[in-house]
Amino acid sequence: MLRVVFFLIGMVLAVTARAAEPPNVLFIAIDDQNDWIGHLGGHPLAKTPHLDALAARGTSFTNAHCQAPLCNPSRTSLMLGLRPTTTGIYGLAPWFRTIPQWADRVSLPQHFAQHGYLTAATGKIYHGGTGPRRRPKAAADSRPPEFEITGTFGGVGSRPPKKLTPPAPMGNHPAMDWGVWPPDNDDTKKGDYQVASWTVEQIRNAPKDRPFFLAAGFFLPHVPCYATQQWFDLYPGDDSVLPPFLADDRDDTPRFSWYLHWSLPEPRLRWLRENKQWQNLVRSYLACTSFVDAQIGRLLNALEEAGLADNTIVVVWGDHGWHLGEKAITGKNTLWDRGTKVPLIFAGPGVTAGQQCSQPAELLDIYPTLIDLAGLPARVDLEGSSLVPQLTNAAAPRARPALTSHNQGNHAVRSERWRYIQYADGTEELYDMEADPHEWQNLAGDPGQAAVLAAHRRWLPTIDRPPAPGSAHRVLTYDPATDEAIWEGTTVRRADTIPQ
Ligand SMILES: [Ca+2]
Ligand SMILES: [Ca+2]
Repeated sequence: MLRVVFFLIGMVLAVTARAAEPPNVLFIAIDDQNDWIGHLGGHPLAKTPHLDALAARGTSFTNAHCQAPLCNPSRTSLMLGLRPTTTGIYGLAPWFRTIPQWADRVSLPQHFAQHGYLTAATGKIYHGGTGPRRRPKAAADSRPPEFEITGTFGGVGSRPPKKLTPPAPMGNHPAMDWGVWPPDNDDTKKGDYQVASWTVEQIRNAPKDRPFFLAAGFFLPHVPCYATQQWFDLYPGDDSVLPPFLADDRDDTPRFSWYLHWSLPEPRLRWLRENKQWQNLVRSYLACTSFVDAQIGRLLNALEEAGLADNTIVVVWGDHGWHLGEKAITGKNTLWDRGTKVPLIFAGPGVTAGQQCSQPAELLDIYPTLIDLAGLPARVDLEGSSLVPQLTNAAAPRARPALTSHNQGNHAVRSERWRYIQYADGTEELYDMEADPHEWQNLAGDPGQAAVLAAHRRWLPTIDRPPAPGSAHRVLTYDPATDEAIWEGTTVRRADTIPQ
C-alpha cells in the first residue's frame, strides 16, 4: 500500500516537473509575405499546407499588422518591443544599436538569454540577418551578442547569370526579377533551403539541459522571386492568378500617399502590363510562398521527430505585406491592408488549437506574448500587449486597434472593421473593410462617417519622433510650414509628375 502511495506521489512529482519545464521557442520569420496564405484567404489560389496545418493546431490572427511597412523598421520594432514612432527607425538605416538610446536595449532573444535560454538564429531575422558580424567600434566588448549561435545567412542562393525579366524602370535594380530558377528543380541551391537545413540540425541537436529560442528567417517571397518549376506548377499560367484591381483606384487617395513610395526600384503596375510581366510576377510570388511553406514544413517535421512539438511554442510572422498590382503599384511602403497585413500564427503549449482571431493584433505584441507564454518575467518597457488572452480564447476582447507608421506623421489605424489613414500633411483615408475589403472607396470625406473618423483618430500615436540620426533609404520628411516633402533627400513638390 505504502509503495503504491509513494509511486503515486512520484507520478505527480514527475508530471509537475514536466509541466514546469520551460518551453522552447521556434521563431519563424518570412520576408515580404503578405496575407496570400491558404487559410487567411488573401489569395484564393495560395497553397500553404504546412502553415495551414500549423494554424489548425494553434491560433492564427487574421487581422495582424506590421508596425512599419518596411524590413528594418518593422523588425526593429518587433525585436525591441517599441513602435517605430518611438525608436525613430523608419528607413533601411540605421542599425538600431548605433543609436545610443537603444545600444543596450534588451531585445526579445536577449530577454530569453537572460533567463537561461540558448539563443540561435539563421537567415533574415533583423534587416541585416542575425546582427552585424563585427560590432561597431564604440560598442563595449561586454555587450551581449544578438544571438549565442548564428548560422547561414541564407538569402537568394543560386542566381541566373543574367536577369530573367526585361530591364526594370528606376535603375533596373538586380532584385527586380522573378521566374523559374534554378532550372534543374534543385531546391538545395536556394538560401532558404539552407536556412531550413541549419535549423533542422539545431532542432536535432538541441541541448537536453537548456530550453532554446531558435530563430529562422526566410528570405522569399522577397524579390527576386526565383523558385523551381515544381512550385510554379501549383498555379495556373493564366490571368486567374491576378488580384482584384480597380483601374481608377488612386483617384480618391491623397497625393501624399504617393510620397510614401515616390521613387522605388519596385515597378508600377503600368510597367508590368506593358511588359507582360504582371501574371509572371504574381505567379512567381505565389510559387515562392509555397516553397517557403515547404521549408517551414521541414522545421515542423523535425520538431515532431525530435519529440519536441509538445513543448515548443512556434510563432510564424511576416515582416510586412506586399502589393502585386493593387493600387497600381508593386512592393511595400504603403499604409493599406496589402502593405501592412501579415501572417501571425502561434502554436504549442498554452495556445488553443484551431482558432482564428479576427481582432486586430500587432507584430509588436510578439515580444510580450512569448515571454508571457514561456512564464518569463514581464517587462514594463514594452509597447505591445500580450496576446495570451486571445491565444486562450479568440473571442477575448481586445481594446486596441493595430497601428502602422511609415515615417513621422504617416499612420494607419486598423480596427476590426475599419482602416483609417492620416498622412503628414493632414490628408486622410477611411475604408469600411467589411463592405469594401479591397479598400477601393475612400470614405474620409463622407460627413456621415464623422464619428468613425473621430473614434480612429484618437488612436494616433502620442509619441511621433523624427527620423533617428543616420536614417536613410525610404525616409520621407515633411515640413507643414512650407508644404515641402523630402523623399530620400530630394524635394517633392505638389506639381511634380509621379514617377513611373
Ligand atoms: Ca521585408
Ligand atoms: Ca479608390
